[in-house]
Amino acid sequence: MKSENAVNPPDQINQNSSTFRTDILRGLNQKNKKLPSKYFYDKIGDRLFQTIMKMPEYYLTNCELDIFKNKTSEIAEVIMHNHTPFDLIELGAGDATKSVYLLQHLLEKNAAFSYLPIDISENILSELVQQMETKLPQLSVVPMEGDYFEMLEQATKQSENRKVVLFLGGNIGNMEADEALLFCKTLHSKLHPGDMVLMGFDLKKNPHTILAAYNDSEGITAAFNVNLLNRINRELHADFKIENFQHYPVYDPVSGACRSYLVSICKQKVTIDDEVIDFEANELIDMEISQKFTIEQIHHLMNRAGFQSLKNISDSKKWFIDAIWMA
Ligand code: AVJ
Repeated sequence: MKSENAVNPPDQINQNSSTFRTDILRGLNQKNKKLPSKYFYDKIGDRLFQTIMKMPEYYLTNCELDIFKNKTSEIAEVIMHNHTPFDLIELGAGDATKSVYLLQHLLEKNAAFSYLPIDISENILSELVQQMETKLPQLSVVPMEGDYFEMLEQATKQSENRKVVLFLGGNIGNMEADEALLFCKTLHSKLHPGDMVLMGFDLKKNPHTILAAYNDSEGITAAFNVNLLNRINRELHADFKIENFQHYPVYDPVSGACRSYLVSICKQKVTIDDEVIDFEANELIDMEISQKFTIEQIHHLMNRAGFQSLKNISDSKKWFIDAIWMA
């Protein structure tokens, strides 16, 4: 992942080929077929996602960038809390495109902090460290490669400083409601009273705007979904015929769930290694959820996980918020 922070969902512990195989087969052997969207991000998927972020329809990245560029001092005021030293931890830092604005501002304000980017990609982290050495040479960077929660625990053991955790990009939206609650509860359990979390949420808005972001005219989002079938073909010796599957995104403005499906256009068999998967004509594979929230839903989620609201910071269009919470 080159230019998004936090595209690694939380449960990517030791993502090796045998857990990949197990997860894929489990998903396709269910009555309602489902594939985990966390597997979208191989090399090709990373590149497709970068292209998505540059599409005119995909507003999320620009909204959060607007917040980090133009509301930087508001964020800094809350997280600098009494000017006590802190560790700024970013889950899925990527290349820190957005957070770099905050980091720079914090340095200008002489905040006492270290930056701890967590990512599962060693490659990304070493590029990030190099980039920070030139961009922000005064910044103290402690890269941490691995699973979010394991690294968070390690960070807690390494220093007594209070923690401020960034989880950007609206990645929480890729979790079903129960998974999101579990994620926030687990996050809370790894923190101490007074620690903070800043999390990005995509808000409910005009349903046409939302659906367009996942249904671009050039078919990049379609390619992004279908790439997982290609990945399964490549890595698990499968024979998905890509032309037999169609991208079908839907947005339900009542629940706020935007879901992407792949539709099997005919009755067909797919072989994965030595297993055969049967598809009926028009059978669906549930590929991804991108949940949209109201402020009330966000508060409900975070309160149930044990957090207290400090501040909501939104972009100029009020389409996206970065919510700051205290443990
Ligand atoms: C990276 C999870 C924020 O759900 O909007 C973009 C991923 N999927 N287009 C999102 C995605 C299809 C994206 N997140």
